[in-house]
Amino acid sequence: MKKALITGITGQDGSYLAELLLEKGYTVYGMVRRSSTETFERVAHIKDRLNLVQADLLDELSLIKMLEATVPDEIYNLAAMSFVPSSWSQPVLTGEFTGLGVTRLLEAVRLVCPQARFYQASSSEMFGKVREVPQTELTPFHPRSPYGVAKAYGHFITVNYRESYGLHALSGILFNHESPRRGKEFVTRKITDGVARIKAGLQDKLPMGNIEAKRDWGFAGDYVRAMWLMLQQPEPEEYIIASGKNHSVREFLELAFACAGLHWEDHVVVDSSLMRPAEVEHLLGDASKARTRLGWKADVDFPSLVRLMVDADLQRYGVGNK
Ligand code: NAP
Ligand code: G4F
Repeated sequence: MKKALITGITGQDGSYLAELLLEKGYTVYGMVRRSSTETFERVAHIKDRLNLVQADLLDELSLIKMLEATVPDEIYNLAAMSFVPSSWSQPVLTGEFTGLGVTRLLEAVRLVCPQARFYQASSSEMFGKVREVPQTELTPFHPRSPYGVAKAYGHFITVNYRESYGLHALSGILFNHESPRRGKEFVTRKITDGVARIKAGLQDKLPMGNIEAKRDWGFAGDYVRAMWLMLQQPEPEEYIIASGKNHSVREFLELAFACAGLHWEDHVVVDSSLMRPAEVEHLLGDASKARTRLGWKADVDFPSLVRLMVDADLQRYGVGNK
């Protein structure tokens, strides 16, 4: 029975990945940080089958002890400060978690279990002010936020530890992926939660930032499958994971409100305080390498994703789907 360790198991991707690995028969360890209130909502349904270990990306010794106690075959480093706007208000902390945290974990791997396979959660935010369209594994990075900069560091330190120490370490460059478990501060979930609250009569207006920005959106369940596939390959290499189609926030709004029988223009107001100091205007990924080499493909398309998220939020507020 293989052993996998997931950092960030309480997050959106961590919860889907844990489900997938349990289905595949892995013993699953999850790193959680100490908190005065539990943050296990996303994994509550599988918590009995998980082995949770307390450690923190800021604390090297806790990472070493965690690896000594678990000795995993596969490590998925998903923990990070992942919300882009917060990276401007907390740039140093973002660098510590999302950038240096990767080095701390890689150092612990090198010391304790150098044979383990290591997955780093890299991001399309590294492309930022994009140099070409669509973006591939060879497109240069031009990050536009402290988050994007920290992720670029995490990306290259992973490549560097592979090249310096021969670790089986790789980075998956994932484009935006969403689900009913997405945090409510991210734009898709903010919209679907807002639609449900409007439908339930709890609010009338939805303040939004730049609705012309375009993202290449997919479903988180499809994307965690790609993470696992990457670590099963004999050679560690980078892969882009994306749908190959992009849509504006405006299109997401139109579709999400329509799913609930509402008109987005009746409710959306532009709030300039939600605009970012530097925006990533258009992201579009080319996942040809993942399709050919991993046999990966997405099962959920854009309209199905929007419908899935709206329906889940309507149900949460007990207002059905009409
Ligand atoms: P998420 O829902 O925000 O989850 C982040 C996780 O990191 C949470 O479990 C959080 O724990 C944990 N964490 C944060 N700081 C930590 C620390 N100092 N020590 C230990 N754990 C810490 O993020 P996600 O959407 O699942 O994304 C997973 C990873 O993929 C992230 O690295 C993200 O940057 C990256 N990524 C995401 C996307 C996307 O579209 N979702 C695309 C590309 C890359 P708490 O529960 O304690 O807060
Ligand atoms: O949903 P978002 O906050 O995601 P963003 O910034 O693209 O980052 C997400 O995807 C990355 C992969 O590319 C991950 F690495 C990262 O961890 C995270 O998961 O914003 C998407 C777009 C932006 O252009 C933003 O300006 O939506 C625009 N937007 C417009 N109004 C808004 C809003 N974003 C948010 N969060 N809230 C708004 O009201």
